[in-house]
Amino acid sequence: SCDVVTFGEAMAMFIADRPGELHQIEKFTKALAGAETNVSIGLARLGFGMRWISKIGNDAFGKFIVEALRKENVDVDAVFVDDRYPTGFQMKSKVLDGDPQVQYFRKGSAASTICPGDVDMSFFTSAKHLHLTGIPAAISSCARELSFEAIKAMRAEGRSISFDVNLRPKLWGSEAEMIETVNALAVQADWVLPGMGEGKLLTGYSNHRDIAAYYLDRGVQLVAVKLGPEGAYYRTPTEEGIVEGFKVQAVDTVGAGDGFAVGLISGLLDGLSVSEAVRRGNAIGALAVTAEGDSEGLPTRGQLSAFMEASVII
Ligand code: KDG
Repeated sequence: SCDVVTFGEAMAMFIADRPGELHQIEKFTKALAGAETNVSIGLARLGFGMRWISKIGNDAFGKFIVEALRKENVDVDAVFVDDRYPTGFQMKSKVLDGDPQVQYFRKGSAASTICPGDVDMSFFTSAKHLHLTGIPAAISSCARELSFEAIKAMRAEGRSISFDVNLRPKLWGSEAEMIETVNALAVQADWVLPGMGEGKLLTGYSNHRDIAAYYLDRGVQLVAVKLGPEGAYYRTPTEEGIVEGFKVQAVDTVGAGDGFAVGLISGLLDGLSVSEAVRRGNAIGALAVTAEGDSEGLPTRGQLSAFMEASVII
């Protein structure tokens, strides 16, 4: 059965084997990238029934993506193969600290051609929960329409919706359009997960309490503002608090936000309190940055509880 459904673009990713400018690197390690596939893998490792909806090209990258997801028990029945367009990919630099440099090769990708008419909406509504990010809305007008349609269909069925804003300024025509569209999606979700910088840009407010209030005033039930290594701030109509982050040695910061989403969503679906779910979000976000790829650090239930128990301060 399908607990959580998501849709978006996955890419092959080539991670540089050593620090330096991307064009000077000779050797790369191939991995899987895509915010929604990262979340799918994370939730599937925790035992949730996951479905990822997308389009791939009829090529080696597309086959790689589907095989990787099958191995993780993610349902790929609604992944459509398009003969006309390629699967996108990206290159990622290696850095000793800070955020790596990412170069996309995804314009005109098969995933960007996904339209509402391509997907039987029951692929969405047969799930209990929808997880959406701001990325599909950035890649094409068709994928943007599908984002709105998916929300509409899930809301009509009374399903819960989480939304990770995942701002990708490089993919948007203008910043104003990005802010307007991402906010239009966010206010229709139940749980909204901005990073601190993203929240500032989207709301115009400079502190986490005001950022959260902006979305709560517009009907959102829970806002979790990610504060990086500091942890996260959460606010609902009745409670708020800051949950401290877990201390780890960061290898690659990409994927932290997706790990946080995995922890928060799984925690809330498991019936944890909001602060416990945020704590789990912090734990999986921390585990995600200990690995070079986006999803390699995502834990099973056993690995998660071992990590969280080892990190309890006595
Ligand atoms: O959240 C991690 C993503 O940034 C990465 O996997 C690539 O989905 C991606 C994107 O569109 O930037």
